[in-house]
Formats: sequence, structure tokens, C-alpha cells
Amino acid sequence: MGKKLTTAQIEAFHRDGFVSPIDIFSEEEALRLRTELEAAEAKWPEAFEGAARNNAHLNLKCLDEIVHNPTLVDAVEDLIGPDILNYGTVLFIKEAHDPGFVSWHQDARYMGLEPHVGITAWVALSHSNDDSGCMQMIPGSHGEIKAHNDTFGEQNILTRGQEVQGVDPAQAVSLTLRPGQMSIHSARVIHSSQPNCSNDRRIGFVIQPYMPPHVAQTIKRTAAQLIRGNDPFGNFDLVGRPKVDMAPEDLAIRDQVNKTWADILYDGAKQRRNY
Ligand SMILES: O=C(O)CCC(=O)C(=O)O
Repeated sequence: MGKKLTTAQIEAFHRDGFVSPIDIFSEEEALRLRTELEAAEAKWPEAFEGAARNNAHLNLKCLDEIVHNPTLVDAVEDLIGPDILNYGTVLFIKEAHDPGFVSWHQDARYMGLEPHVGITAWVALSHSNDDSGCMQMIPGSHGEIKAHNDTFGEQNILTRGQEVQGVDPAQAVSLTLRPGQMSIHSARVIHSSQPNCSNDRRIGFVIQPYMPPHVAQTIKRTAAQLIRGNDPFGNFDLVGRPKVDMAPEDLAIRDQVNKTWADILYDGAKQRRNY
């Protein structure tokens, strides 16, 4: 038994490359967080779209609260140990009847982080299921990194539209989450998601990755947050937490981090786009 995860959940993560569902917030708490996020989207249109979907936790207290939630971090500690950094976050929002999809991929392919021991927490702020385009995982696929084909597909919401060929969708498992639950997946597991066919937005707040401090960025130095424990390695520039929403000095930090992320994610790519 870990601090949050059961022995069976920890074993499932190591066997399958993911574990789900994990209860973090009540539905009422998740609705409060969603309401605060949507108020920010209404107040600052365009501040969280395109490339600005990245690292909004550096500017919004409701998202910062999720990243540092003690119950969530306990689950992370059960999988990667007591010294924990967070590299960043992505708002994966699919609007109602949004054709956007995510092709089969492994997160570690283009992140530049070595070794691949980071884990992603995918927190649902709305219902995430087959109808709304939940994540699908290929159990046990968290081995070697496969070749990815960069499609830059128009409806593909990954940076490069990168895709692993030859995945058998019949092997896939859907991760159904209610608002306030999360899944955790390995940086190496092959996963995807389909378009949102439902009448509601599908809101995934993705903390990616939590990692132990010996992980290094091999493409370009950038920032991370110390979440728990110590960082004896100094592989990242440690950044603080927002005290108020959208403070100009915090916006400048996020802007710089997002520019560096684009350099990393598009390193060696034939083209760039606005993610
Ligand atoms: O939210 C999605 O549909 C995909 C997210 C994803 O690929 C990830 O969290 O690594």
C-alpha cells in the first residue's frame, strides 16, 4: 500500500504503463475548479488557446492548486518517490462536437527528457468517456520508443501530429473518468484519443510530467517546479507559484517557458505550428 495508491494500483501501473481511475476531487470540487477556469477563459480570451494552452498553472491559481494537491502528489510519490519536480502542464480541451483528435504516440518521443521515468497526471474537469473522446491506452506498450511519423494533420491536436504506425486499436483500453478523477500514465506508453462527440466540453488538465530530479532536459535548458522533497541535481531553473491570477511577471515567465518548449518540441521538425 502506498500513501494514496493501493498495491494493486501500483502493480497495474508497472504492468500496463497506466493506472486509472484515481479519485482526487469530489464532483463539487471539480465543478468549482472548472468554473474558475472557465471564468478565466472568459476574462482573458486567447490566453489559454494554441501554444498558450501550455503552462497556464504558472498564471492561474485554480490550476496551481491542482498541481500541488497533496492527495494527487501522494499518488505521484507512490510511483516515482519522494523528490518530485513538475515539468509543466497542458490544457487538453476539446469543445463539444470538436473534430480534434490525438494520434497514437508516446509522450517521451519529443520531450527531450532523459531518462523516461516521468509520469503524466491527466485530471478530468468534465466527463471523459468514449463519447467525449477520452484517452485510450495500449496496455503494456511502455517499452522501447517507436518511430513516429509527423503528420501535421489539421485536426490532430498534438504539436506535430506525430503518430506511431501499426497500432491495433482492438488492444486499446478507454480511460473513463468523472470530473475530479485522474489517470496516471508512463512517458513511454502508447495512447491516443478520438474526437468529442458529446454536447459538453471535454476538459483534461494534464500535468506532464511529474519527474524525479535526476531527469535532465537534453535539448534546451528550461524551467520546472519543485513540488515535494529536494532537488540535489539542479537540472532545471526552479520557478515559483502564482500569488494572484495573471500577474505580469508570471506571464513573462510563462511566455519564456512556452517559447523554449516550442524550440524543444519542434527540434528538427520540418515545420512549426501554433501549439
Ligand atoms: O487529452 C488527450 O486527449 C490526450 C492527452 C495526451 O496525449 C497526454 O496527456 O499525454
